[in-house]
Amino acid sequence: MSTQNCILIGAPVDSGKRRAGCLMGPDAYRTVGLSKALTDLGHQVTDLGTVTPAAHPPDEANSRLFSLNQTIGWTSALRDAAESAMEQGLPIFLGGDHALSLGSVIGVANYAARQNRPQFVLWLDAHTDFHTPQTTDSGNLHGTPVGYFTGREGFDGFPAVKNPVPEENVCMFGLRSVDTPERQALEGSRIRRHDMRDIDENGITGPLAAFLDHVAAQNGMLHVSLDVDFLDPSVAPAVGTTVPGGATVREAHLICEMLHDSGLMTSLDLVELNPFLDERGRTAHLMVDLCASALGRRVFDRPTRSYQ
Ligand code: B3U
Ligand code: MN
Ligand code: MN
Repeated sequence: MSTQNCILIGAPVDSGKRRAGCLMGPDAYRTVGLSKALTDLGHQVTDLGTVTPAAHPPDEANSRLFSLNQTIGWTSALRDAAESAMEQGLPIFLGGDHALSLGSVIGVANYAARQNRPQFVLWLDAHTDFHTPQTTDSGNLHGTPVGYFTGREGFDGFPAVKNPVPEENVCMFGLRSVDTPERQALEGSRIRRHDMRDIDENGITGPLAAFLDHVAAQNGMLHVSLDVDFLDPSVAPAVGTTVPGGATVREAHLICEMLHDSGLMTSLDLVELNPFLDERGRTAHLMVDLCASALGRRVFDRPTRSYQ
């Protein structure tokens, strides 16, 4: 991947679940030196500062869906921020909880549609986040972005999804906590899904390379959404929804290095970091190191596989 103009977008979304703290994420990434990590790799970095949600009516306390109106406000603001940042370079959304991807993904997909290119999404997460506001038991809307951007019904009050991402263009890795309604809906869908057993049995490289070949063959744009809980909590404790048995540091770096080699990634979310739960910044540091791997940091040069 050649030199990029990396566009940092602070997205301190904290409305997607009840436990507060993800709003500190953008500051944590800036504090541990994300910008410098990227400029050291030769990239240009433009920090657009922090997005604020569009005006929205106040949320009722104790409603079934937590902070629905605020999340809708974030969705339209981040959609617009994403669509315009794509004109300038490679947007990196500094979350913020995973509800931010309701906006970031539909924004980049609108841009891809304008370019007449298909949008693909790589979802790195313990969870599938395939609920709709109707099926979620927790009422936490960070569990819904994949349902939203693939065009599922039931998102009343949210901006219309003009360019839904086709299910077959979505690939998930790291799954190990899937609710029954999500499982049922996924089993009837064309989403590519790799749970932890699949990673244990088949490794990362084969299944990921197959997906990247598919993206390349279609001249697609690739959005990567990295949830902290994709990683094992022993190496990434700063997240509200830890699930044991996650990806190792090495597996996560390998994915990011392959993404870099492919040259296919066009936008990135870093989500669910809750700095309040971190241990001396280690999770924030790891997320920045992964981001650096995805943008070209490596130990040695090597001949790279070409994708197509
Ligand atoms: N599926 C559960 C748990 C969950 C989803 N995403 C996260 N947690 N981070 C839910 O609440 O929808
Ligand atoms: Mn998630
Ligand atoms: Mn998750």
